[in-house]
Amino acid sequence: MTLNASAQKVQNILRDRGFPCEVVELADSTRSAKEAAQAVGCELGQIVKSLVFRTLESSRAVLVVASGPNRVDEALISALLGEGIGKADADFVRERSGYVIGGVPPLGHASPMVTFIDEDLLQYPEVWAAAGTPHAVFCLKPADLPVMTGGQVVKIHA
Ligand code: 5CA
Repeated sequence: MTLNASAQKVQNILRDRGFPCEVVELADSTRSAKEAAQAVGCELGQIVKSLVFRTLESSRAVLVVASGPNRVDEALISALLGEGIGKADADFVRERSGYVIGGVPPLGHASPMVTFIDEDLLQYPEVWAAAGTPHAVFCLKPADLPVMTGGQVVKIHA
């Protein structure tokens, strides 16, 4: 099966970095965590959301890799960064990550992003993340997320 160019790019990065993950393109939308869970047939908590924030002073891109139902407590992340953050807009997400909203993968971005990983993801044997488009996902072991992203496992909500 031929993958969409962005999905193929993610598949190539996974392969080149030695992760045995297969990118799957689905007819159904995987744009939101809820849609992705329905399309894959897993628990919402097993969906890896890749949420991009922007630091208010230095305009750094910050990636929070969060479990499906969780809301990021911006104050907790700001405290870790020593700087306030806000939600990034769609243009900033696209420019810094190289992908459209709903398809942002946890790795392989246009520019490096400071990354935090939701500790709640680690309770699952496997989880599913976006793979470059709002119709593409891949399955991974959450224990691979720190290596994949260079991120730190933290508590992201109260
Ligand atoms: N493919 C699924 C999971 S596999 C996915 O990418 N989910 S997500 O949660 O990481 O991406 C959707 C997120 O993008 C939403 O939770 C929301 O935080 C963000 N988002 C949606 N619309 C906008 C927008 N207009 N501007 C900025 N962020 C947005």
